[in-house]
Amino acid sequence: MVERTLSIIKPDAVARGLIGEILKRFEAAGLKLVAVKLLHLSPDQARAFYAVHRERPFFAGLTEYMSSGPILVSVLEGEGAISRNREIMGATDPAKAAAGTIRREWGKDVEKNAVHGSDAPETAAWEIAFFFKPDEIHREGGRQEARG
Ligand code: IDP
Ligand code: MG
Repeated sequence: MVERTLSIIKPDAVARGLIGEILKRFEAAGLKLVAVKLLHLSPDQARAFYAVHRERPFFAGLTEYMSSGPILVSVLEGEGAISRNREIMGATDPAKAAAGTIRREWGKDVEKNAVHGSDAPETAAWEIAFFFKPDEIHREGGRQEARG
């Protein structure tokens, strides 16, 4: 099934100039970029995005980190995009991520792990809507109605 998923290139990876390398991995995996934004989240925005983790011990550190610099947020589209993206990202902890995955290659530690990817259809829909209006996302044949 063709799906959409939300991807974030996190501040540590943007700061190290890895946007191009990481986007290349998505495209090589057959995931199409259908929306892209460079943003610098406020602490409140980061806390809202990660609200599901608010009880976790890493919440304060995570939201401080995610608001520490610019991030690249994108919507990826393709067959099985949600799990495909999770596969090429690798495990949360870069030390445990499989060889050849984005996190294994560029993640610094379990917090600064280079990328975010939605984990299920419901979270993907919620996360995409958090950052993008429907008319900011490209669809086939959508040129006329998407602009204006
Ligand atoms: P995921 O990004 O692989 O889906 P989640 O468990 O959803 O992993 O955690 C969200 C984010 O919180 C992680 O990507 C990472 O940045 C951070 N995080 C997760 N576990 C830890 C931890 O044990 N220590 C510090 N940060 C963590
Ligand atoms: Mg997650």
